Amino acid sequence: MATPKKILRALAGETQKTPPIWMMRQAGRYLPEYRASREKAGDFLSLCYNPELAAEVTLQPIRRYGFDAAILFADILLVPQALGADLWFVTGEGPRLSTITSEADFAKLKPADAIHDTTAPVYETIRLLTRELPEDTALIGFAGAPWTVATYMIAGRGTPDQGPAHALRQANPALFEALLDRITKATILYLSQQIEAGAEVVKIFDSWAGSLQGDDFERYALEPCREITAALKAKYPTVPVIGFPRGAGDKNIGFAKATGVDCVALDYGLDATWAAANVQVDGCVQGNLDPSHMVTGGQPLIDATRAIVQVFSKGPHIFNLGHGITPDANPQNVQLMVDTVRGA
Ligand code: 1CP
Repeated sequence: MATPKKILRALAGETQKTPPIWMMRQAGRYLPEYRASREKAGDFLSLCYNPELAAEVTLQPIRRYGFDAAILFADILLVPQALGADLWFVTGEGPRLSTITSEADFAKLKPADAIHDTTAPVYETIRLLTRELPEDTALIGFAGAPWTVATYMIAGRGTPDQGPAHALRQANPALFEALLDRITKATILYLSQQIEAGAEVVKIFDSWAGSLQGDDFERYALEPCREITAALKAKYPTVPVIGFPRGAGDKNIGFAKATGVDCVALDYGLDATWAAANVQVDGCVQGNLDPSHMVTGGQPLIDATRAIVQVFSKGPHIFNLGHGITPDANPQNVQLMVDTVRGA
């Protein structure tokens, strides 16, 4: 049997001399070839729903850098759209959605099992990728965590403090929890279909987990992630799950045990030495270089990259940024990071 892919070995708990590497938002606007494909598609959502072009942009960073994993090109907001929310992107600003703030809005949403009518092209993208990816490159599927997805569905856009979602959670907890439950059920079905189509790992992005405090973190970040992971593990026990509770700080401690995920993705706000002692003790971690190094480059990039590899070298580790690469990044700095990790 062929040696398992590097990232699968890390996720199974193996400590490797050179960690596997991929990069959050590795397909994106910092790459000229991405911008060309996006133009061809017309707009961002048309790119997400065009399997040939979505597979092409997924492959672009693999061709350029030979990352150990490819991440499906799609977006966390495809789930709200598949549940019946209106979704559009305003150039230079970001996503906009119709809002869910009342029982009447919620009643208009589709049942969880209706999502595949809209998300079918995403599964087709995955099927194409399973044929086109190099044999040592793993394919990562993903979805947003229910809390993060709910923050967009309630506010109708990205928000600095998730204020509208917190307001609804306080004013109408029953409605808030019904929404979270609908997203959780849809996410289980969505990720299951991604796995059926060929995703070998799935990642749950809780980009706004950091604004949940105390019991609310347990109820609305930990619990939905645990429910999704348990449902997937029951059906696909060998498929690893990566959790990303961005901004959770100390609450990264015990996150893997509490949710059942195989790996915790660390944001760049976390001190690596602290994370090695407190989070990596429970298993694989991913991260956590500050993405601003992809803009600034030079010796500081090399030093910071080496330091992260070194600090996490005593346990299972997947090298990554601590959040997505930004559109102003220089593609040459990405190459410098890859070469540094691989010891060239
Ligand atoms: O071309 C463009 O202008 C669109 C920019 C873009 C891209 C490249 C968006 C809009 N989404 C994506 C792709 C994307 N989004 C991927 C593809 C795979 C890859 O990483 O290469 C993934 C995994 C995501 C995940 C995602 N979308 C998250 C979670 C991760 C994170 O960054 O915290 C979130 C919060 C979103 C929502 C979203 N989609 C796009 C934007 C600009 C945003 C953030 C909006 C906001 O909060 O204001």
